[in-house]
Amino acid sequence: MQKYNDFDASVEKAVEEFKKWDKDEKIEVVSHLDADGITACAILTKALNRDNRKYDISIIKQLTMDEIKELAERKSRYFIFTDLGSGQIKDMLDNLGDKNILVLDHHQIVEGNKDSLIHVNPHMFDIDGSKEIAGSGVVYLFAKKLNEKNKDLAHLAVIGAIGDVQEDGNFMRMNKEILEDAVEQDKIMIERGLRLFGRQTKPIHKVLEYSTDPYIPGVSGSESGAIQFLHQIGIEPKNKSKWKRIVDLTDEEKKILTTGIIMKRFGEENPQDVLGNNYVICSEEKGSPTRDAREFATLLNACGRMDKASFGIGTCLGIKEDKRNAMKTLAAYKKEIVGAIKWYNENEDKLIKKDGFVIINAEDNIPPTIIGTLASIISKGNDLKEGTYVLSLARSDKNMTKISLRVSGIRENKELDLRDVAKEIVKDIGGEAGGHQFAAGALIETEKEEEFLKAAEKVLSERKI
Ligand SMILES: [Mn+2]
Repeated sequence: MQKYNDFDASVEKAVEEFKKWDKDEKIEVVSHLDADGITACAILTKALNRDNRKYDISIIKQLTMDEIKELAERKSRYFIFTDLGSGQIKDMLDNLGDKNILVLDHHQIVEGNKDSLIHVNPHMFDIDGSKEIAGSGVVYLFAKKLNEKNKDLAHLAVIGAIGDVQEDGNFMRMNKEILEDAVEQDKIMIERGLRLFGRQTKPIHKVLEYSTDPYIPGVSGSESGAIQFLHQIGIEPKNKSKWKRIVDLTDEEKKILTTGIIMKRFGEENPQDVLGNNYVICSEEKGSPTRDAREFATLLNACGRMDKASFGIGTCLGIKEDKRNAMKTLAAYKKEIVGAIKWYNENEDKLIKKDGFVIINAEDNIPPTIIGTLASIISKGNDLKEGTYVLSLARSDKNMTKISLRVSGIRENKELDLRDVAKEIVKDIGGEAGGHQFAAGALIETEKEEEFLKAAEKVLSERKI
Protein backbone atom coordinates (compact mmCIF):
# COMPACT_ATOMS: atom_id res chain seq x y z
CA MET A 1 0.00 0.00 0.00
CA GLN A 2 1.15 3.48 -0.85
CA LYS A 3 1.15 4.81 2.70
CA TYR A 4 3.64 2.16 3.80
CA ASN A 5 5.93 3.00 0.90
CA ASP A 6 5.71 6.68 1.76
CA PHE A 7 6.53 5.96 5.37
CA ASP A 8 9.47 3.83 4.28
CA ALA A 9 10.70 6.69 2.10
CA SER A 10 10.56 9.04 5.06
CA VAL A 11 12.75 6.66 7.07
CA GLU A 12 15.16 6.51 4.14
CA LYS A 13 15.31 10.28 3.97
CA ALA A 14 15.96 10.52 7.72
CA VAL A 15 18.88 8.09 7.38
CA GLU A 16 20.33 10.15 4.51
CA GLU A 17 20.13 13.34 6.58
CA PHE A 18 21.57 11.60 9.62
CA LYS A 19 24.55 10.40 7.61
CA LYS A 20 25.51 14.04 7.02
CA TRP A 21 25.97 14.62 10.75
CA ASP A 22 29.56 15.14 11.86
CA LYS A 23 30.90 11.88 13.34
CA ASP A 24 33.25 13.72 15.69
CA GLU A 25 30.45 15.44 17.50
CA LYS A 26 28.43 14.06 20.34
CA ILE A 27 24.72 13.32 19.88
CA GLU A 28 22.22 13.85 22.69
CA VAL A 29 19.80 10.93 22.77
CA VAL A 30 16.55 11.58 24.64
CA SER A 31 14.07 8.77 25.20
CA HIS A 32 10.96 7.90 27.16
CA LEU A 33 11.19 5.89 30.39
CA ASP A 34 8.71 3.11 29.65
CA ALA A 35 9.49 -0.29 28.08
CA ASP A 36 9.00 1.10 24.57
CA GLY A 37 11.28 4.07 25.24
CA ILE A 38 13.94 1.89 26.84
CA THR A 39 13.98 -0.62 23.97
CA ALA A 40 13.96 2.29 21.49
CA CYS A 41 17.00 3.72 23.24
CA ALA A 42 18.76 0.34 23.37
CA ILE A 43 18.25 -0.18 19.62
CA LEU A 44 19.48 3.32 18.85
CA THR A 45 22.58 3.15 21.05
CA LYS A 46 23.61 -0.17 19.53
CA ALA A 47 23.11 1.30 16.07
CA LEU A 48 25.12 4.39 17.03
CA ASN A 49 27.93 2.18 18.35
CA ARG A 50 28.01 0.32 15.06
CA ASP A 51 28.15 3.65 13.26
CA ASN A 52 31.05 4.89 15.43
CA ARG A 53 29.07 7.74 16.92
CA LYS A 54 29.48 9.47 20.26
CA TYR A 55 26.42 10.06 22.34
CA ASP A 56 24.89 10.81 25.73
CA ILE A 57 21.59 9.36 26.91
CA SER A 58 18.76 11.02 28.86
CA ILE A 59 15.70 9.01 29.83
CA ILE A 60 12.76 11.16 30.85
CA LYS A 61 9.17 10.78 31.91
CA GLN A 62 7.78 13.57 29.78
CA LEU A 63 9.24 16.10 27.38
CA THR A 64 8.10 19.17 29.24
CA MET A 65 9.06 22.75 28.51
CA ASP A 66 11.51 22.60 31.44
CA GLU A 67 13.20 19.52 29.97
CA ILE A 68 13.48 21.18 26.57
CA LYS A 69 14.99 24.31 28.09
CA GLU A 70 17.49 22.20 29.98
CA LEU A 71 18.44 20.35 26.80
CA ALA A 72 18.91 23.69 25.04
CA GLU A 73 21.74 24.47 27.44
CA ARG A 74 23.78 21.48 26.32
CA LYS A 75 26.67 22.05 23.96
CA SER A 76 25.72 19.40 21.40
CA ARG A 77 24.52 20.42 17.99
CA TYR A 78 22.80 17.07 17.46
CA PHE A 79 19.69 15.66 19.14
CA ILE A 80 17.74 12.46 18.62
CA PHE A 81 14.37 12.04 20.36
CA THR A 82 12.91 8.54 20.49
CA ASP A 83 9.42 7.49 21.59
CA LEU A 84 8.67 11.12 22.37
CA GLY A 85 8.88 14.54 20.74
CA SER A 86 6.08 14.48 18.18
CA GLY A 87 3.77 16.30 20.56
CA GLN A 88 6.29 19.06 21.30
CA ILE A 89 7.57 20.07 17.87
CA LYS A 90 6.79 23.73 18.38
CA ASP A 91 8.46 23.97 21.81
CA MET A 92 11.45 22.15 20.40
CA LEU A 93 11.81 24.50 17.46
CA ASP A 94 11.38 27.53 19.71
CA ASN A 95 14.18 26.42 22.01
CA LEU A 96 16.39 24.15 19.93
CA GLY A 97 15.80 25.82 16.58
CA ASP A 98 19.50 26.15 15.80
CA LYS A 99 20.23 22.46 16.47
CA ASN A 100 20.00 19.44 14.23
CA ILE A 101 17.06 17.39 15.43
CA LEU A 102 15.86 13.92 14.55
CA VAL A 103 12.54 12.77 16.02
CA LEU A 104 11.66 9.06 15.80
CA ASP A 105 8.25 8.75 17.41
CA HIS A 106 4.79 7.19 17.11
CA HIS A 107 2.71 9.48 19.32
CA GLN A 108 0.10 11.84 17.94
CA ILE A 109 1.63 14.85 16.24
CA VAL A 110 0.57 18.11 17.81
CA GLU A 111 2.35 20.59 15.56
CA GLY A 112 2.91 19.96 11.89
CA ASN A 113 6.19 18.93 10.39
CA LYS A 114 8.78 21.62 9.82
CA ASP A 115 11.64 21.48 7.37
CA SER A 116 14.20 22.40 9.99
CA LEU A 117 13.95 19.07 11.74
CA ILE A 118 13.86 15.46 10.62
CA HIS A 119 10.63 13.89 11.78
CA VAL A 120 9.67 10.24 11.30
CA ASN A 121 6.19 9.32 12.51
CA PRO A 122 3.66 6.83 11.10
CA HIS A 123 0.75 9.23 11.79
CA MET A 124 2.02 11.48 8.99
CA PHE A 125 1.03 8.73 6.59
CA ASP A 126 -2.23 7.78 8.21
CA ILE A 127 -0.67 4.73 9.84
CA ASP A 128 -1.98 4.29 13.37
CA GLY A 129 1.00 4.66 15.70
CA SER A 130 -1.02 3.54 18.68
CA LYS A 131 -1.63 0.09 17.19
CA GLU A 132 0.59 -0.67 14.23
CA ILE A 133 4.04 0.36 15.35
CA ALA A 134 5.64 1.62 18.55
CA GLY A 135 8.49 4.05 19.14
CA SER A 136 10.97 1.19 19.32
CA GLY A 137 9.64 -0.05 15.97
CA VAL A 138 10.22 3.32 14.31
CA VAL A 139 13.77 3.38 15.71
CA TYR A 140 14.29 -0.19 14.57
CA LEU A 141 13.30 0.64 10.98
CA PHE A 142 15.66 3.60 11.06
CA ALA A 143 18.49 1.44 12.45
CA LYS A 144 17.85 -1.29 9.88
CA LYS A 145 18.09 1.21 7.02
CA LEU A 146 21.27 2.61 8.49
CA ASN A 147 22.89 -0.81 8.66
CA GLU A 148 21.41 -4.17 7.74
CA LYS A 149 23.28 -5.70 10.71
CA ASN A 150 20.85 -3.98 13.05
CA LYS A 151 18.24 -6.53 12.06
CA ASP A 152 19.53 -8.49 15.03
CA LEU A 153 17.74 -5.92 17.25
CA ALA A 154 14.25 -6.67 15.93
CA HIS A 155 13.23 -8.58 19.07
CA LEU A 156 13.73 -5.41 21.14
CA ALA A 157 11.16 -3.61 18.99
CA VAL A 158 8.75 -6.51 19.55
CA ILE A 159 9.22 -6.18 23.31
CA GLY A 160 8.68 -2.42 23.03
CA ALA A 161 5.44 -2.88 21.08
CA ILE A 162 4.19 -5.34 23.69
CA GLY A 163 5.10 -2.82 26.38
CA ASP A 164 2.91 -0.27 24.62
CA VAL A 165 0.04 -2.79 24.52
CA GLN A 166 0.07 -3.16 20.74
CA GLU A 167 -0.25 -6.93 20.90
CA ASP A 168 -3.61 -8.54 21.33
CA GLY A 169 -3.04 -12.20 20.59
CA ASN A 170 -1.43 -11.01 17.39
CA PHE A 171 0.21 -7.98 15.75
CA MET A 172 -0.87 -5.64 13.00
CA ARG A 173 1.01 -5.21 9.75
CA MET A 174 4.09 -3.15 10.64
CA ASN A 175 4.72 -4.85 13.99
CA LYS A 176 4.15 -8.19 12.31
CA GLU A 177 6.91 -7.46 9.81
CA ILE A 178 9.27 -6.56 12.63
CA LEU A 179 8.32 -9.79 14.41
CA GLU A 180 9.12 -11.69 11.21
CA ASP A 181 12.60 -10.13 11.20
CA ALA A 182 13.09 -11.24 14.81
CA VAL A 183 12.00 -14.79 14.01
CA GLU A 184 14.19 -14.89 10.92
CA GLN A 185 17.15 -13.74 13.02
CA ASP A 186 16.47 -16.56 15.54
CA LYS A 187 15.87 -13.98 18.23
CA ILE A 188 12.24 -14.86 18.89
CA MET A 189 10.36 -18.13 18.82
CA ILE A 190 6.56 -17.94 18.60
CA GLU A 191 4.78 -20.48 20.78
CA ARG A 192 1.08 -20.84 20.40
CA GLY A 193 -0.63 -21.63 23.66
CA LEU A 194 -2.10 -20.15 26.80
CA ARG A 195 -1.86 -16.40 26.66
CA LEU A 196 -1.16 -15.86 30.33
CA PHE A 197 1.28 -13.51 32.00
CA GLY A 198 4.05 -15.00 34.13
CA ARG A 199 4.63 -18.29 32.31
CA GLN A 200 8.36 -18.23 32.94
CA THR A 201 8.54 -17.03 36.50
CA LYS A 202 5.32 -17.38 38.48
CA PRO A 203 3.70 -20.44 40.14
CA ILE A 204 0.82 -21.69 37.96
CA HIS A 205 -1.85 -21.09 40.56
CA LYS A 206 -0.68 -17.48 40.90
CA VAL A 207 -0.74 -17.03 37.11
CA LEU A 208 -4.33 -18.26 37.09
CA GLU A 209 -5.35 -16.21 40.10
CA TYR A 210 -4.00 -13.02 38.52
CA SER A 211 -5.41 -13.74 35.08
CA THR A 212 -8.17 -11.18 34.64
CA ASP A 213 -7.84 -10.90 30.90
CA PRO A 214 -8.64 -13.63 29.99
CA TYR A 215 -11.01 -14.01 32.90
CA ILE A 216 -11.47 -17.52 34.33
CA PRO A 217 -14.68 -17.83 36.37
CA GLY A 218 -14.14 -19.21 39.86
CA VAL A 219 -10.37 -19.00 39.40
CA SER A 220 -9.44 -15.38 38.57
CA GLY A 221 -9.03 -13.45 41.78
CA SER A 222 -9.06 -16.51 44.04
CA GLU A 223 -5.93 -18.33 45.15
CA SER A 224 -7.84 -21.25 46.67
CA GLY A 225 -10.06 -21.43 43.58
CA ALA A 226 -6.96 -21.66 41.41
CA ILE A 227 -5.40 -24.46 43.47
CA GLN A 228 -8.67 -26.36 43.60
CA PHE A 229 -9.05 -26.04 39.83
CA LEU A 230 -5.59 -27.52 39.26
CA HIS A 231 -6.45 -30.49 41.51
CA GLN A 232 -9.73 -31.00 39.64
CA ILE A 233 -8.01 -31.32 36.27
CA GLY A 234 -5.33 -33.54 37.75
CA ILE A 235 -2.36 -31.19 37.73
CA GLU A 236 -0.34 -31.25 40.90
CA PRO A 237 0.53 -27.58 41.54
CA LYS A 238 3.66 -28.56 43.43
CA ASN A 239 6.75 -30.47 42.52
CA LYS A 240 7.77 -31.82 45.94
CA SER A 241 8.09 -28.58 47.88
CA LYS A 242 8.40 -26.23 44.89
CA TRP A 243 5.48 -24.56 43.11
CA LYS A 244 5.38 -25.45 39.43
CA ARG A 245 5.46 -22.79 36.72
CA ILE A 246 3.80 -23.15 33.31
CA VAL A 247 7.20 -23.72 31.72
CA ASP A 248 7.70 -26.69 34.06
CA LEU A 249 4.64 -28.53 32.73
CA THR A 250 4.93 -31.35 30.22
CA ASP A 251 3.27 -30.84 26.83
CA GLU A 252 0.50 -33.21 27.90
CA GLU A 253 -0.14 -31.20 31.07
CA LYS A 254 -0.17 -27.97 29.10
CA LYS A 255 -2.91 -29.43 26.89
CA ILE A 256 -4.95 -30.51 29.92
CA LEU A 257 -4.58 -27.05 31.43
CA THR A 258 -5.65 -25.35 28.19
CA THR A 259 -8.72 -27.54 27.81
CA GLY A 260 -9.56 -27.12 31.48
CA ILE A 261 -9.47 -23.34 31.22
CA ILE A 262 -11.57 -23.26 28.05
CA MET A 263 -14.16 -25.50 29.77
CA LYS A 264 -14.23 -23.20 32.77
CA ARG A 265 -14.79 -20.27 30.44
CA PHE A 266 -17.86 -21.83 28.85
CA GLY A 267 -20.57 -19.23 28.81
CA GLU A 268 -18.02 -16.41 28.43
CA GLU A 269 -18.10 -14.62 25.11
CA ASN A 270 -15.08 -16.28 23.49
CA PRO A 271 -13.99 -19.18 25.70
CA GLN A 272 -11.02 -19.95 23.45
CA ASP A 273 -9.63 -16.42 23.89
CA VAL A 274 -7.05 -17.80 26.30
CA LEU A 275 -5.10 -18.99 23.32
CA GLY A 276 -2.66 -16.82 21.52
CA ASN A 277 0.97 -16.26 20.75
CA ASN A 278 3.71 -16.26 23.30
CA TYR A 279 7.00 -14.73 22.28
CA VAL A 280 10.03 -16.55 23.59
CA ILE A 281 13.35 -14.71 23.51
CA CYS A 282 15.64 -17.47 22.30
CA SER A 283 18.90 -16.31 23.84
CA GLU A 284 17.48 -16.01 27.37
CA GLU A 285 17.44 -18.74 30.00
CA LYS A 286 14.28 -20.71 30.73
CA GLY A 287 12.60 -19.39 33.87
CA SER A 288 14.06 -15.89 33.51
CA PRO A 289 11.71 -12.89 33.15
CA THR A 290 13.70 -11.98 30.05
CA ARG A 291 12.76 -15.27 28.39
CA ASP A 292 9.18 -14.13 27.72
CA ALA A 293 8.65 -10.90 25.77
CA ARG A 294 5.73 -9.81 27.99
CA GLU A 295 7.64 -10.38 31.19
CA PHE A 296 10.67 -8.66 29.63
CA ALA A 297 8.53 -5.58 28.94
CA THR A 298 7.32 -5.59 32.54
CA LEU A 299 10.90 -5.78 33.78
CA LEU A 300 11.79 -2.74 31.66
CA ASN A 301 8.75 -0.80 32.83
CA ALA A 302 9.78 -1.50 36.41
CA CYS A 303 13.30 -0.19 35.74
CA GLY A 304 11.86 2.96 34.21
CA ARG A 305 9.42 3.62 36.99
CA MET A 306 12.07 3.05 39.65
CA ASP A 307 14.32 5.59 37.91
CA LYS A 308 16.77 2.87 36.86
CA ALA A 309 16.28 2.94 33.11
CA SER A 310 19.99 2.36 32.50
CA PHE A 311 19.68 -1.17 33.94
CA GLY A 312 16.89 -1.78 31.46
CA ILE A 313 18.94 -0.54 28.52
CA GLY A 314 21.86 -2.73 29.61
CA THR A 315 19.55 -5.74 29.94
CA CYS A 316 18.34 -5.19 26.38
CA LEU A 317 21.94 -5.16 25.22
CA GLY A 318 22.78 -8.36 27.11
CA ILE A 319 24.97 -6.84 29.82
CA LYS A 320 24.94 -9.35 32.70
CA GLU A 321 25.48 -6.97 35.56
CA ASP A 322 22.70 -4.67 34.37
CA LYS A 323 20.41 -7.65 34.13
CA ARG A 324 21.15 -8.64 37.72
CA ASN A 325 20.41 -5.10 38.84
CA ALA A 326 17.27 -4.96 36.72
CA MET A 327 15.95 -8.07 38.52
CA LYS A 328 16.63 -6.47 41.89
CA THR A 329 14.83 -3.36 40.69
CA LEU A 330 11.85 -5.47 39.65
CA ALA A 331 11.71 -7.01 43.13
CA ALA A 332 11.81 -3.56 44.74
CA TYR A 333 9.13 -2.35 42.35
CA LYS A 334 6.83 -5.25 43.25
CA LYS A 335 7.26 -4.37 46.90
CA GLU A 336 6.16 -0.81 46.15
CA ILE A 337 3.07 -2.10 44.35
CA VAL A 338 2.15 -4.41 47.21
CA GLY A 339 2.48 -1.41 49.54
CA ALA A 340 0.25 0.69 47.28
CA ILE A 341 -2.47 -1.99 47.14
CA LYS A 342 -2.30 -2.29 50.91
CA TRP A 343 -2.74 1.46 51.28
CA TYR A 344 -5.71 1.37 48.92
CA ASN A 345 -7.40 -1.43 50.89
CA GLU A 346 -6.80 0.23 54.24
CA ASN A 347 -7.85 3.76 53.35
CA GLU A 348 -11.42 3.43 52.24
CA ASP A 349 -12.13 6.88 53.68
CA LYS A 350 -9.70 8.51 51.23
CA LEU A 351 -11.61 7.18 48.24
CA ILE A 352 -14.48 8.86 46.45
CA LYS A 353 -16.73 6.02 45.30
CA LYS A 354 -19.76 6.96 43.25
CA ASP A 355 -21.82 5.19 40.64
CA GLY A 356 -19.57 5.00 37.58
CA PHE A 357 -16.25 6.04 39.09
CA VAL A 358 -13.70 5.68 41.87
CA ILE A 359 -11.28 8.46 42.72
CA ILE A 360 -8.18 7.61 44.72
CA ASN A 361 -6.43 10.62 46.15
CA ALA A 362 -3.19 9.16 47.51
CA GLU A 363 -1.55 12.55 48.17
CA ASP A 364 2.01 11.58 49.11
CA ASN A 365 1.25 8.10 50.38
CA ILE A 366 1.98 6.43 47.04
CA PRO A 367 4.86 7.34 44.72
CA PRO A 368 3.74 9.05 41.49
CA THR A 369 5.59 6.39 39.50
CA ILE A 370 3.39 3.66 40.98
CA ILE A 371 0.01 5.40 40.96
CA GLY A 372 -0.79 4.52 37.33
CA THR A 373 0.00 0.87 37.95
CA LEU A 374 -2.24 0.89 41.02
CA ALA A 375 -5.08 2.35 38.95
CA SER A 376 -4.53 -0.36 36.31
CA ILE A 377 -4.57 -3.15 38.90
CA ILE A 378 -7.75 -1.84 40.50
CA SER A 379 -9.42 -1.43 37.11
CA LYS A 380 -8.62 -5.07 36.34
CA GLY A 381 -9.86 -6.39 39.67
CA ASN A 382 -13.23 -8.04 40.16
CA ASP A 383 -14.68 -5.53 42.60
CA LEU A 384 -15.75 -2.92 40.08
CA LYS A 385 -18.62 -2.95 37.66
CA GLU A 386 -17.59 -2.96 34.00
CA GLY A 387 -17.19 0.57 32.71
CA THR A 388 -16.18 2.14 36.02
CA TYR A 389 -13.60 4.92 35.74
CA VAL A 390 -10.61 4.62 38.06
CA LEU A 391 -8.97 7.98 38.59
CA SER A 392 -5.94 8.29 40.83
CA LEU A 393 -3.81 11.16 42.09
CA ALA A 394 -0.38 11.16 43.69
CA ARG A 395 2.00 13.98 44.44
CA SER A 396 5.45 14.21 42.92
CA ASP A 397 8.18 16.63 43.81
CA LYS A 398 8.18 20.16 42.40
CA ASN A 399 4.61 20.73 43.66
CA MET A 400 3.05 18.72 40.90
CA THR A 401 0.40 16.01 41.13
CA LYS A 402 0.28 13.07 38.79
CA ILE A 403 -3.10 11.87 37.56
CA SER A 404 -3.89 8.47 36.07
CA LEU A 405 -7.14 7.43 34.47
CA ARG A 406 -8.24 3.89 33.65
CA VAL A 407 -11.53 2.10 33.10
CA SER A 408 -12.57 -1.34 34.28
CA GLY A 409 -13.46 -4.21 31.98
CA ILE A 410 -13.48 -2.39 28.63
CA ARG A 411 -10.94 -3.16 25.95
CA GLU A 412 -12.78 -2.05 22.88
CA ASN A 413 -14.99 0.94 22.48
CA LYS A 414 -14.53 3.29 19.57
CA GLU A 415 -16.37 6.15 21.25
CA LEU A 416 -14.37 6.04 24.44
CA ASP A 417 -10.97 7.68 24.63
CA LEU A 418 -9.66 8.29 28.14
CA ARG A 419 -7.33 10.98 26.80
CA ASP A 420 -10.36 13.06 25.87
CA VAL A 421 -11.85 12.53 29.31
CA ALA A 422 -8.59 13.58 31.01
CA LYS A 423 -8.27 16.61 28.76
CA GLU A 424 -11.79 17.70 29.54
CA ILE A 425 -11.17 17.46 33.28
CA VAL A 426 -8.06 19.63 33.18
CA LYS A 427 -9.45 22.00 30.57
CA ASP A 428 -10.08 24.93 32.92
CA ILE A 429 -7.41 24.02 35.46
CA GLY A 430 -4.37 23.97 33.28
CA GLY A 431 -2.02 21.03 33.02
CA GLU A 432 -0.92 18.54 30.45
CA ALA A 433 -3.01 15.49 29.60
CA GLY A 434 -2.15 12.63 27.26
CA GLY A 435 -1.35 8.94 27.09
CA HIS A 436 -3.24 6.16 25.36
CA GLN A 437 -6.87 5.38 24.63
CA PHE A 438 -7.30 3.17 27.69
CA ALA A 439 -4.49 4.51 29.87
CA ALA A 440 -4.49 8.27 30.11
CA GLY A 441 -2.75 10.62 32.47
CA ALA A 442 -2.23 14.24 33.33
CA LEU A 443 0.00 16.46 35.38
CA ILE A 444 -1.42 19.34 37.40
CA GLU A 445 -0.15 21.74 40.02
CA THR A 446 -0.66 20.31 43.49
CA GLU A 447 -2.42 23.45 44.69
CA LYS A 448 -5.11 22.81 42.08
CA GLU A 449 -5.99 19.36 43.45
CA GLU A 450 -9.25 20.43 45.03
CA GLU A 451 -10.40 22.20 41.91
CA PHE A 452 -9.38 19.15 39.91
CA LEU A 453 -11.40 16.77 42.09
CA LYS A 454 -14.50 18.91 41.64
CA ALA A 455 -14.06 19.00 37.87
CA ALA A 456 -13.36 15.26 37.80
CA GLU A 457 -16.56 14.37 39.68
CA LYS A 458 -18.54 16.52 37.29
CA VAL A 459 -16.96 15.22 34.06
CA LEU A 460 -16.98 11.55 35.12
CA SER A 461 -20.67 11.76 36.11
CA GLU A 462 -21.56 13.41 32.81
CA ARG A 463 -19.57 10.92 30.80
CA LYS A 464 -20.90 7.86 32.58
CA ILE A 465 -20.37 4.72 30.51
MN1 LIG B 1 5.75 4.32 22.95
